[in-house]
Amino acid sequence: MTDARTLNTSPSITRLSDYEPYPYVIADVDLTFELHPTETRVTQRSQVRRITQGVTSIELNGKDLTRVSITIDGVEVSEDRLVEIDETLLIRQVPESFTLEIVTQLNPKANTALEGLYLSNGMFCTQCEAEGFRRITYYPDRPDVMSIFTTRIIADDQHPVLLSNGNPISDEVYPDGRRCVVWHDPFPKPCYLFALVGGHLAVQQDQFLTMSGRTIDLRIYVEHKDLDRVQYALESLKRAMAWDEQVYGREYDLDIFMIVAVSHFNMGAMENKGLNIFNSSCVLANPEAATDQAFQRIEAIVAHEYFHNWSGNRVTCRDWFQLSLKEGFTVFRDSEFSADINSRAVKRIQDVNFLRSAQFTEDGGPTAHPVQPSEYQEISNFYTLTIYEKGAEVVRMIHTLLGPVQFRQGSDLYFSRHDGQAVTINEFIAAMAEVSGRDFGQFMHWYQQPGTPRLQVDVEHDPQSGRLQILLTQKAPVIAKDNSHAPYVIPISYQVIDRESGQVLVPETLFELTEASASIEHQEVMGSPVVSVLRGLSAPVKLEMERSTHDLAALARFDDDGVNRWDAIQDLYIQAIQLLLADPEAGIQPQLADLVCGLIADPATIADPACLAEMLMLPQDNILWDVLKPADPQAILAARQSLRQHLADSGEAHWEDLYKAMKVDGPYEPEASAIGRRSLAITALGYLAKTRSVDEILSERFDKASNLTERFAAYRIARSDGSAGLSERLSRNFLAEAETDEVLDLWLSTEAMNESTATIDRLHELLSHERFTWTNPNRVRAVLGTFANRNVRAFHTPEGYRLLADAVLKLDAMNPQIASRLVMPLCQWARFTEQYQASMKAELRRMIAKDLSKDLYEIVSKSVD
Ligand code: B3K
Ligand code: ZN
Repeated sequence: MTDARTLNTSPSITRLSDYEPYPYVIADVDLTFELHPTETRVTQRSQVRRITQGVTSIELNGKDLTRVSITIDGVEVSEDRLVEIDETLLIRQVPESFTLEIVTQLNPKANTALEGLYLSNGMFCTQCEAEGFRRITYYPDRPDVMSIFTTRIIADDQHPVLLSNGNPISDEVYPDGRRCVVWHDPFPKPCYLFALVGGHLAVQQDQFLTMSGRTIDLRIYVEHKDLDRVQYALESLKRAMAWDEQVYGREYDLDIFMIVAVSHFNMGAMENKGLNIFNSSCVLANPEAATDQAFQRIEAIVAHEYFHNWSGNRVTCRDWFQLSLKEGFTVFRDSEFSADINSRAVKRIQDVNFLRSAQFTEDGGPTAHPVQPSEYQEISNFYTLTIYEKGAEVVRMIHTLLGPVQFRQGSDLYFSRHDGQAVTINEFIAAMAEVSGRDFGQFMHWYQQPGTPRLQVDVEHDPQSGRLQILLTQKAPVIAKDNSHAPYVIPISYQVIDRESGQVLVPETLFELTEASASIEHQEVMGSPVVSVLRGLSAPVKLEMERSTHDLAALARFDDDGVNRWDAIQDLYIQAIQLLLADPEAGIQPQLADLVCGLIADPATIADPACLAEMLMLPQDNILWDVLKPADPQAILAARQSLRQHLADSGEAHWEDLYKAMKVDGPYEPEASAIGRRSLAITALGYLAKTRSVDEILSERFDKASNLTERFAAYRIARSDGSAGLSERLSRNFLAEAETDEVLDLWLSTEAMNESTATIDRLHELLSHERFTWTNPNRVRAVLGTFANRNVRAFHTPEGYRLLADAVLKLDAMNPQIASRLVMPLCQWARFTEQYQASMKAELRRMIAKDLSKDLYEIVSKSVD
């Protein structure tokens, strides 16, 4: 195994302000791959033409390549015309127009960074975004160089399936028995969208008839053992294709669309033109081997990658500072797709919860950056929640401000005007500005300023006159260092209801806050008004509003906006935890238990099981740590457990009935209403298990359930609240029956998370388990990612921090991208009390003293003070 690190001495910084267009056009690229596990040979022939006067050298990128030969118009380029520094190769004195031929040799087997060409379980595959193509051949590895690719793949009979982008144009067997397949992609593309696969694969095929009447050949390629788990992804793909036609008027362009599932992959999936490559966990599902959550994730990711065909591929990014142009827009598109296909309210609650717990954390920490960053050291570190999730919220705000009709006109204009181009966020905004006549100057602060802005809301009501005043004040993000932070355009959706009856006193209204503060007035508002503000989280801001228990309870009971209903009860939970921390003896206000009992016994609330299940989940640690800064994670964990026990005891009379009422009859279907019922049943069973032994129910569900969702829930609940005997039995059996990697990962993550059994010793056992392997990112995430992010008890200790730091250092030598993601929990030290801070910082300092990859160095150096 080679060391995948590029040792970091003086990190170079790439800046948006330094952007210059590439001085050459590369119209056509022909690639020939002679596949071999350790000695793959790549021959590139490119047609190059100069477009900037006065330039005589050409700059290409390359990384970890063995250079075999470089010729220009058939003549070998002498060494004295070549300068190679870091990842740049300069060829001097090139003619105005020429054929460049470069031969390189690669070792896919030694490539544990999983970037460029590598082997996954013996299958050749590629990952080029953002800068992986430079590990294949010397080429301008930047998204604004767009070319037409023709790819020839030559391999022995061990790799009968040979795929690349575009359409297959020839397939022949050489006299020596090797096969040669040629693919041609007629759409010009940047090299980050290049892909190649070679392996012994099974395929499932289908068709899609487009809105203009073309038939598209759909194929999903997997390892043979997985062929019985592709149907759902195929159906999701067809749903996504139809939705993009209906909602955005976008039709697929090539004659064939392929997905390949690979087991070793650094992230979820990749939108390579016509040949999406997926982490197998984001494709493979059947009722016995995937949970409801996995089905929903697969549907969303298949759609996301498909939607990139327009938002990303046909119209791509000029440079990587524009990453959110494709990612923010595409996340917005996939979340609307999931909302339309499943439950809009639940999807929005889940997205808001994720944004607040994870993206707000990033936005307030050492790696905070704007949606359009201005500089980076390692671009792989910028595939962040801010680029994706906050980027999607910014697009959502444009949708809210323009309304669906103008938004669609804007997206049509953007796609038609820039088809085949590499553009910036400004072009997207210009199209939206043009169709709406709006000035987006101030709105651009959402792209340019880091941090989460705060919105203070004060309400005054005069019961005599009925005058209601809502005072809105926007405040700079906490991380804003000086006064340069300019005010945002904040779309604020609000409604006023009566506290006692829930009756709507002021119907839903959209207010645009553009100044530092503003006041809204309504007259003749009688009764007891309660303001439901930022409905559906109409802007990604933190709300600062004094709300009484009484008001919050009214919103939790009556608000017709799912997000705000959920948010109100979450706020009540936070207040209860805050009180418990201040005085553990004080107990919990009886109103909260009354409210919860009211909700779980109310037929109207139970009618939306999925929303009720969301309302019964307590706030995540990240949210509590932010509110309760500086946080003591162990004390907060204890307080949260007391609250959970209290709610369980208070609702004792209802949990079993609720559990039974949510029974789903008939065969397993991963569709929204059944998923909602299962989710509420499992939540109720979890609470019930805190009040009495439910070993019998758990045992029966584990053995008899027709689907993994219920079996897995039985195992999980048994592990935390079952008898020791049952907990051990279900853990053993779950593992014994875990035939697929995806089920194994559920077991590993549950074992790594379980607060009663997942001690540091147990973690070491998992890391040396026979089915654990350091080179597979899914295994690493299941054990170490879950441990660091979900197991407060064991992780937030000096030994826990040390375990993670050691693992990160070990991984950095193999796969820097995974190492720099995994280290994140340690970088959040500033939110915790002194004692925790000291141990976390000690680990970061220990790490920075070592030779780290560029990826890990950037993150750790930003995090140590
Ligand atoms: N565009 C890819 C992500 C690539 C990450 C590279 N480190 C998947 C996606 O967002 O659709
Ligand atoms: Zn994407």
